[in-house]
Amino acid sequence: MSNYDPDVEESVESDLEVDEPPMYKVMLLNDDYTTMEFVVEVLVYVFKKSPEEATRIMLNVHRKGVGVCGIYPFEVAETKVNTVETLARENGFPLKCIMERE
Ligand code: TYC
Repeated sequence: MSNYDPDVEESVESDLEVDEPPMYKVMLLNDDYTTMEFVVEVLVYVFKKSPEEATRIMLNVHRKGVGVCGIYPFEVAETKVNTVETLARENGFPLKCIMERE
């Protein structure tokens, strides 16, 4: 006997389509004490930016107060936030890094 029930609406999704994971923006906040050089190093090392792109993002954060470094699934975003804050504290800087659901 078939399990088909015409009253039960099934979600129609092609075989290739799957739900996208929720994504999180990782952002740096400006402050008056962290050096520009350190922020650029973080953007290159943690966010894999080129030195040119890292400098552009850093200056944008410096001028605007906040800036997006990248958009990642939850656990990747969380790891990057923790890595940035650990590196900052180890180097004596108050640099803040936050994440926000897209
Ligand atoms: N405002 C800092 C300075 O003038 C540089 C800076 C840029 C700090 C970006 C944090 O997320 C930041 N030294």
